[in-house]
Amino acid sequence: MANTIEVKVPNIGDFESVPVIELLVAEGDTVEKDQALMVLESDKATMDVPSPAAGKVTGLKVKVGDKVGEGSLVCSLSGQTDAAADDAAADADADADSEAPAAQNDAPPSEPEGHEDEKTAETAESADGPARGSARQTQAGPYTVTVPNIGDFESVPVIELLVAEGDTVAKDQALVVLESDKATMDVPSPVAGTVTSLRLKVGDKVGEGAEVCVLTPADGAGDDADDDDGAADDAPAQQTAATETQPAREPPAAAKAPIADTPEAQPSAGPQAKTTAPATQPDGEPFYAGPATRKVARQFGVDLSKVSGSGARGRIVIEDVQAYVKAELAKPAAGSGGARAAGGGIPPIPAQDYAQFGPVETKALARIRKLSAAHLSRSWLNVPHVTQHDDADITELEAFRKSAGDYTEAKLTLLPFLIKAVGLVIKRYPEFNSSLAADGESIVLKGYCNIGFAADTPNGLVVPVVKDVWAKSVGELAADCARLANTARDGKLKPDDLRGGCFSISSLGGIGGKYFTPIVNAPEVAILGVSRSSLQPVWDGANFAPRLLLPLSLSYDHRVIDGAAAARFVVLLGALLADVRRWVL
Ligand code: CAO
Repeated sequence: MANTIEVKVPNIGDFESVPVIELLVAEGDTVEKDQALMVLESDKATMDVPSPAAGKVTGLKVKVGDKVGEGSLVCSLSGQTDAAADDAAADADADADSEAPAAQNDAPPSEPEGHEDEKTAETAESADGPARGSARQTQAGPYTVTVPNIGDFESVPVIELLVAEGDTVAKDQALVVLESDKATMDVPSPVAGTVTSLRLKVGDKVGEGAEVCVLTPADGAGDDADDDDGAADDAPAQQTAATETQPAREPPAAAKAPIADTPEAQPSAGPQAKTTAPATQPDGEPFYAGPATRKVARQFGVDLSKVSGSGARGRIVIEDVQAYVKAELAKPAAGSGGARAAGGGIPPIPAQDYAQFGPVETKALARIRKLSAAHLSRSWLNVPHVTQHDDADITELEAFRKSAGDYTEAKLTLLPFLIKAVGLVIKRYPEFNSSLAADGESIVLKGYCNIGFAADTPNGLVVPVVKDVWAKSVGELAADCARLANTARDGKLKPDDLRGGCFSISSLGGIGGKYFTPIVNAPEVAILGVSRSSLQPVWDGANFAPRLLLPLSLSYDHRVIDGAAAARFVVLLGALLADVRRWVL
C-alpha cells in the first residue's frame, strides 16, 4: 500500500550546518532503498544521505548550497510498499538502538540514513551508531565477523588492523579500518568477545561479506548480537574522515586511546572546532573538495583556497591539486635564501640527509602522536598564546591532602584539588570557560564545567575529560581522575571520555621541571600547566620560612583573554590553593 515517508537528515555527528554539494535525484525519480539522495560535505568528509526505503521522490526540499543539519527535511518519498516501510522502520529502530558513535568530536559522522516515517510517526534518527560488522554464528560457538554493507565500494583496502588474535574486544570496538577514496571506515565488532582468528591483513581488498575475524563471544554477547542483526546486516560501516591530520575516529581501544578531544585530540585533549563553515576562496566563494583531494592537498601542504577546481560546480579534484603543485614548483624560489613559502606563508623546514652525519634510524610515529601533532600545530598556529607564570603556596594544602587521604577511596593526589580549584576560578571568571565562535565575532560561554587533564600513556598523550566538576567533591574528582588515568593508560578510553572539555590541565608535577608553556587545547581558550612543587625559602615579613611552592603556567588565547584577566586567574587560583579551608566545603 502506498504511503509517504519524510526523509530527514540523520545525525551527522558534530556538524550542524553542512552544505549540500550535490543532489542525486530529482522530483519524480524512483529510488531504491539505500540509494544516495544527496551529498553533504563538511571539511572532513563527504556524506551521502541514502534513501530509507524504495519509493518515488515527490517533494525535494533542498537545493545545492543549502546548509543542513540533523532533522532537516530532504524530500518526501511515496509509493513504497508496506513491506518497504516496515523495513525502513525496522532499520531505523535498529539504528536507534545502536550505541553512540565511536567517532569523537572530530570524527565524521556515520553514513547517514533516512529516518522518520510519517506513517508510524516514530522518530528514527539515531543513525549515528556505527554499523557493526555482520556476525555469522556457527552454532553456539564463535562468530565469524564479516564486512557489512559499505555502500558502493566493492574492493576497499584494509589500511589498519586494530586488533590481534587473542585480543579481547568490546561490542562496537573497531576491528579494522578500510579506506576507500572517499573515507575511512571502521568495521566495529558486533559483540564483545575474544578474537580467535584474524582473517585479514593490511593491504587486503575487501567488500561486503568478506571475513574479518572469528570471535568467541563473551558471556551473554550472543543475545546482543542477535538483537542487532538488522543494523549489522544492512547498515554501512561507520565512515570517518580520510585524514591523518584530524582525529577521525576512535583509535583502537585495545591498543590506542582516542584523542579526538585531546589537545589534538585536543591534545587533542581539547575539543576542536566542531561546526565547519565551508572553506572559502580568497574571493569569499566557497570551494568544495572531497576527502581524498584534501588528503593529497595536506600531503603537499597545499592551501586549497588557492586552487581552481575543474570538477562539477568548481569542485576541486586531485588533478587540480597536482597541477597546482606542478605550477608552484615551476616558479622561482621566493625569499633571499631561496626558501619557498609553504601554505599560509610559513616556510617549511628543509629536509636533511641526516645519514651523512652518522647512523640514523627511521621510526614511524604512533597514530596518537600524529593526530596530536596536527592538533597541536593547528592550535599553536591559530591561537595567539601568552603564558602567565606564578607560584602557589600549597604548604597547607599538601598537609591537608596527606591527612585526608584515608577518607577517599581513590588515591588523593594533587590533581583533583587542582581541578576543583580551577573549576571555582572559572566560575568566577567565565571567559575562561568559553570558546571563540568560528567567525571570531563572539564567544560561547559554557554553563557547565568539564576539565580535561593531559595523561601520558604508552601510546602517547591523551586528554580525558572530567565531567561536571562544579557538582563534584574533591573525593569524587579523585575517583574520576584515577579511573580516567587508568583507562587512558590501558588505551581503553571511550569517545565520551574525551569530549566536552572546557579547560585543560597539564600536570608534569609527578615528573619534575619548573614552568613550561602548555599549548591551548583549542577551541578551549586556556590551559593550566603545573610543575613539580618544591620547598623554597619565602620571606614572611620577619623571616625566611620554608614553604612548598607549586609552579603554575597559565597559557591563554589572547584573542579572548586579556593579560589582566589571566593575572587575576592565577592570583585567585593561588589564593584558593594556599588555603583549602576557603573552598573545600
Ligand atoms: N609536585 C610534586 N609532586 C607531585 C605533583 C606536583 N605538582 N604532582 C604529582 N606529584 C606526585 C604525586 O603526589 C605522586 O607522588 P606519590 O606517589 O609519592 O604519592 C607522584 O607525583 C605521581 O603522581 P601521579 O602522576 O601518579 O598522579 P597525578 O594525579 O598527579 O597525575 C596524571 C596524573 C595522569 C596527570 C599523570 O600521571 C600524568 O600522566 N602526567 C603527565 C601529563 C603530561 O604528559 N603532560 C604534558 C602534556 S603536554 O606534552
